[in-house]
Amino acid sequence: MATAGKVIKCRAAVIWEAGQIPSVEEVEVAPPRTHEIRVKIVATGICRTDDHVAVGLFPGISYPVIVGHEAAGIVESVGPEVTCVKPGDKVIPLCVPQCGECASCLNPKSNCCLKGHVCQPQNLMPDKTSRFTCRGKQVYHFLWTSTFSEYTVMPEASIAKIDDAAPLEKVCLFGCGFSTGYGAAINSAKVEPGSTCAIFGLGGVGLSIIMGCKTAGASRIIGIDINKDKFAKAKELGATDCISPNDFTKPIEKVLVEMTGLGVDYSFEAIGRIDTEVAALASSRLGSGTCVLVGEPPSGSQLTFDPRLILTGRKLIGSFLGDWKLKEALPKLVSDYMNRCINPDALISHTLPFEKIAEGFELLRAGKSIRCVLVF
Ligand code: PAD
Ligand code: ZN
Ligand code: ZN
Repeated sequence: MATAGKVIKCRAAVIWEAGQIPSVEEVEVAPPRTHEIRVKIVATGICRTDDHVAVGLFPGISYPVIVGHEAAGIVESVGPEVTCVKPGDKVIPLCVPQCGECASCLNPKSNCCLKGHVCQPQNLMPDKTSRFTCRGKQVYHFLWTSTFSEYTVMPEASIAKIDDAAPLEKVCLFGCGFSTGYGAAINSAKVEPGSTCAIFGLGGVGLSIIMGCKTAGASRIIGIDINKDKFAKAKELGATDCISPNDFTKPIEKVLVEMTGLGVDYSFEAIGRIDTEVAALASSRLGSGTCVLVGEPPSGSQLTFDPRLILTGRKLIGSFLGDWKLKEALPKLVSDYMNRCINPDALISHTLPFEKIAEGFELLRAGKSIRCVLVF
């Protein structure tokens, strides 16, 4: 392309410091270096994790930063030695890389690539420099995705090539929210047919867990949220019951145990709060229940609970990006979408032009959106 090898000036949303909503600016995006790829982002969803950075609750972040990690786009140019994609390919950025070489990538049971943000900050590219500048200042990367920019640069390990026919303004949700929730049910919990499930938090992630539980054949799926506006969509996607903790004087875990006898077979926390994590654990079935933590709690949080909850046979597990090895899993998930086996389209409550990103954040904070997709 005519832009290959050159600095591109384009729109991006910069968070200048913690506590600020992203503001749309003109940024310069440097060309990709060795093993890097520059992508034209076509559509990007807003996930709560982006808001955690805006608020200042996400660990290990440097500001100013360009966030965004749930997107789809088209390769604009590639740096030296890139083999997995070529200009023009449709791609999804991976907020958890799959380098294919580290101990986690070589372990079939783990998707926590050691090059990912949980092991080392990804505020700069692997060579410890940034490809973004704005108003003469270096701007930091986020998760090596930074998709709230019309053009972004990522390492080869952080990109998956997808079907050329995939609609990018829809499949962007596979980059985080849908894959996280659906995988938490299918891969992490391994929900069984006929089982009972409880999902705490009915945002994009929680609703995707519901879809996973339904696909797995769960017979009872109970959605829990303090915002009752979320109930209609949860029922449309497979919840059999929806309840609000605010409607009961007793703790919600007691309500769930009474509803199910001994507790649910699988409980999921998709909010990111310590109190609901403990409630989810206590609602799982005595002797055999599994509680899956999915929500991202504020940095520095500590979880405390009565160990007898575990000693009496409950299992507490975590799920990171749905336990998918994303580089190999995403192309298959997108194929399943193209073959109409899975369909997260119903999660898209709003589609806005990129300039309206602040409105997208306000909708999320007001509990009015499920997934707001921004299009360039
Ligand atoms: P969201 O904000 O759209 O949804 C959260 C839902 O929880 C909302 O519907 C709220 O009304 C509801 N809620 C809030 N407080 C309570 C409460 N006390 N009791 C019951 N319900 C409540 O977020 P999301 O769906 O985009 O993300 C959910 C979490 O998952 C969030 O913490 C995000 O950072 C995390 C996440 N984790 C991973 C991972 O790999 N584990 C990936 C992506 C997102
Ligand atoms: Zn996310
Ligand atoms: Zn790796």
